[in-house]
Amino acid sequence: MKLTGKIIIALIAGAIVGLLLNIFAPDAYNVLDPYLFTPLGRIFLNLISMLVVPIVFLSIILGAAGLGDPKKLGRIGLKTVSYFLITTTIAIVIGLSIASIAQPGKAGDFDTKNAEFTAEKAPPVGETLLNIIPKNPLEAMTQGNMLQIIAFALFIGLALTALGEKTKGLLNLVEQGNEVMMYLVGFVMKFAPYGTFGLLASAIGSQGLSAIKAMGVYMICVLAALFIHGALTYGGTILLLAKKSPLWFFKNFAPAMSVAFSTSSSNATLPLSMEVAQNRLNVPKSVSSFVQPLGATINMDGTAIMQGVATVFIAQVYNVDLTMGELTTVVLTAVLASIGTAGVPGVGLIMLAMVLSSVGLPVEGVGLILGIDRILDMTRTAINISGDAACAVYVAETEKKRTIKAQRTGA
Ligand code: DAS
Repeated sequence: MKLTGKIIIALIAGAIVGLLLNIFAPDAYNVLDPYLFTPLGRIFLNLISMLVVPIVFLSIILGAAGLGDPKKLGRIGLKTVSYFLITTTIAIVIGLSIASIAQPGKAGDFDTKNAEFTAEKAPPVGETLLNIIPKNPLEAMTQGNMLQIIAFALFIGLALTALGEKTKGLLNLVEQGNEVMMYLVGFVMKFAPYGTFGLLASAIGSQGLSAIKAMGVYMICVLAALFIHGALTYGGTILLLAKKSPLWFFKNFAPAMSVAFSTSSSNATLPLSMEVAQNRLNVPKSVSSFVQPLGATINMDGTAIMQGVATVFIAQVYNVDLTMGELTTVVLTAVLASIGTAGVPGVGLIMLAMVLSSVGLPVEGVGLILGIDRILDMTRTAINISGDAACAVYVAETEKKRTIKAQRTGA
């Protein structure tokens, strides 16, 4: 059976085992989780997280060197960032619209008195953009500062292009290093079914259905918005911009989406999502290794959707009517907030606190959605990485057309 099938069966089995233990044998869950479910999930998460920094660093060097001239890198960079900003804006507007229609904050009485949430501070966007150039590249790597690692790798890639034959040996070394990393991705993915089983059993076993019942309307709003965005925005990208079938895209990208779902981490899924994009979606390594690491860091449409729905939900619970100006502020803050934060579990809540503060809503309102967030984080992370891959397919197809046209005209 294919890996995708095994991972999806493991996901479902983990969810069922977790739910049954939560309902019928919570004591057994409390014994099993620390010795079985959590270790299985943690081993898998650590194995794939171990590969992220070397893969991003080596593949971006190759990507930048592979693109050849800085002009092409600039053109691809502009297409990529423009796509990210436009789709994130669409995402949060979908979230705001669905929540405004469905009114999740009016769907029950929510305990605002005991709601509490202390937000970690996310770095301001201006500081993040200023700090993209690393003072100490090795420190950036040890800290996993993805934007700084990407910037340093781009410089090295462009230098290798400029130096050409003089550094051919180093370029070969980088290519071999990347081959090793991609081999290790395949090796680690053999453990994926066990890891995803453990992650789901642990998450569902601790959550149970209680959170889902209390926050049913809110959950349905987020899931509906995620589905609409995935189908229309990404499906539309693949169909209209890349001239391919959306079903072809989602079917081939399913393995990466299922790992993103189980790990709730765009960063940890990055090695696999790049390997899948290159080997199944025909995205050249030079495009995939630039677009997807950048996207895992600054492009989080699924998270923007949660922020849109959560902001309206919390405004409704606290009986605050948001003006159009405030809703526009929410859109801008959510788009900018995603730039400064990495794709790791739960980062969406840190960004949500920034969005709520921008329109004067109580940050402790985040406490109302904490219970359901672990499960929704899984779904929005799968959408986050799908947006990165859809962008990579769009950029790859438009670059391919440009090359063919140039060859025809002899430019
Ligand atoms: N889990 C984050 C990610 O990895 C998304 C989020 O927290 O909203 O993309």
